[in-house]
Amino acid sequence: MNKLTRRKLITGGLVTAAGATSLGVATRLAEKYGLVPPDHGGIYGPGETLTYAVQRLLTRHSMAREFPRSAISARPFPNEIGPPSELFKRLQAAKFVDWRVTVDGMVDRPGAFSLDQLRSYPTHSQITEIACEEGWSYIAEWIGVRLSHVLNAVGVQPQARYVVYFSMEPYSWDSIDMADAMHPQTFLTYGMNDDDLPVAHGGPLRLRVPRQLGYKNVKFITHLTLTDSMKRFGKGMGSAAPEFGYAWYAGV
Ligand SMILES: Nc1nc2c(c(=O)[nH]1)N[C@H]1C(S)=C(S)[C@@H](COP(=O)(O)O)O[C@H]1N2
Ligand SMILES: [Mo]
Repeated sequence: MNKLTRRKLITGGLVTAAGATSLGVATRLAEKYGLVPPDHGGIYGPGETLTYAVQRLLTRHSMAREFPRSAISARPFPNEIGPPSELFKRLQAAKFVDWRVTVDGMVDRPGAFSLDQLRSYPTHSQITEIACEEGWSYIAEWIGVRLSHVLNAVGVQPQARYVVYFSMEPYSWDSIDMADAMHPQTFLTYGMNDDDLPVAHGGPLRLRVPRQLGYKNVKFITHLTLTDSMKRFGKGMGSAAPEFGYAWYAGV
């Protein structure tokens, strides 16, 4: 059976199972095919599993919509962020030359990258929309290096299933699966609209994952780690979001 037919069958099976009988059947199917998200426990669990599993099968290779330059928002809306720490201010005063993003976990060559190193890699840009779960959104040009490029540089071990990413802001962290991590539109972003990425939008470095909602796009990235399980992180649900009732997988 070719891949597409198989995917159609599984997706069809999941949808039929969810519609006709119970979410339990869909969940068991999803488990069988390794499509269970880390926040599958609790009362919303079966629903989250179904959403993630169906999205993954349908959209693993799909692209977030890209816009023409004329669609770039004149005034991108920065949401409220806490005041950057003293450490952040010191780094900012020195134009972020000492900013590092460390990459470790299930990789062959753990390391630390400066912004200059990231800029020396192939630069990509995309004009995409970022949408907050609270209803507002804006379109911007995002400039950076593909996360896949950095991951290939450190050598991802085959057992890795998630990239967990951390902000300099305490308690701000999240994770994505390898399909989103290796996706060509997932960037470590250092530029916006032909300029450096403003601090208000997460500068000097932000993870841009345009196929998911705003809250997955963590600002001030300092650390990435690769893992085969989210159990050891926070409450084991993949990010802080599910602890507050938001989905770990926030596909748009
Ligand atoms: N470190 C950090 N990253 C963050 C947030 C935050 O508070 N701290 N807010 C998130 C949320 S909820 C949204 S909607 C977007 C908002 O991005 P913007 O400020 O560029 O509009 O950033 C996300 N990334
Ligand atoms: Mo948000």
